[in-house]
Amino acid sequence: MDSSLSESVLQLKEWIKQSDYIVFFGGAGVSTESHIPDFRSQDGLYNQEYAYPPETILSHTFYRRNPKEFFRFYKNKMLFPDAVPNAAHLALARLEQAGKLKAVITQNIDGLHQKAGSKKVLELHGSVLRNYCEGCGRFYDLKEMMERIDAADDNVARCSSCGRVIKPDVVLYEESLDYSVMQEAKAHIERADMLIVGGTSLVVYPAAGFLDFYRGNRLVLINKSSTGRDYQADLIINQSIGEVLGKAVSDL
Ligand code: CNA
Ligand code: ZN
Repeated sequence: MDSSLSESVLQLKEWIKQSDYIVFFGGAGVSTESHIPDFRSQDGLYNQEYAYPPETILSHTFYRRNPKEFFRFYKNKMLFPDAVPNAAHLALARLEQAGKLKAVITQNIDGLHQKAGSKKVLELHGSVLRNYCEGCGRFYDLKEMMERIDAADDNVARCSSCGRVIKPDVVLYEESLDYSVMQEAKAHIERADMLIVGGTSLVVYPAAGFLDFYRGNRLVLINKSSTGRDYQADLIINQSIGEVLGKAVSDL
């Protein structure tokens, strides 16, 4: 570990010790170490060859007009049924268990925080683990959803009861976020005595604006690259989030 990293981790550890209402706010970078690509890293989805950028394909308009392409992309690039939590997810679950961390607020839709054992997880953008038929409302879990996609000639998941399309419970671009989830996330951040933000480029709104609700002076930003909100941070660590959080909670 280089000396600047060890100094940052020491600072992080010290603040964790002093805090008892820690809130974590994260994004796709939290799951790259679980081999789920993010959008904006070098090997993220934006830098791969597609006819459209992910934001276009994952928009409400595109889902309606071109369900075939939507589901092809969705199945190949958004569903990772075998992914397992990494050191970052596990460290956050441990911080919660220790009574230090009160909520994980995530833009991710992969369910890995819950898999790691976190109890209070606010999913701003929904989850691929939940899917509902647009006709009869029937629920499908991830495995069943994948079976429905595979059963179709055109990749479009259709309900086995009524034949209508099954919509993933994820917030598509152009759709609004769940109001009660947003209110709860805001309330936690307002109460927080420490806010750890990690693995997010902080460009997707309204999620990125949540940082503005924080009123304390321990805002830690852990991200491999710089973000548009670096100026707000009290501590910036440009390193792997799994490594940093893993070390920060190692002797908790
Ligand atoms: P993003 O815009 O792709 O940014 C990710 C950020 O994380 C980048 O700035 C990276 O530099 C950084 N990063 C990547 N790996 C690491 C790492 N190991 N340690 C530290 N930093 C790292 O992702 P955002 O979440 O900001 O964008 C918002 C979208 C992407 C949300 O709506 C998500 O739902 C959506 N998304 C989610 C997933 C998922 O659920 N796992 C995957 C891909 C995209
Ligand atoms: Zn149905």
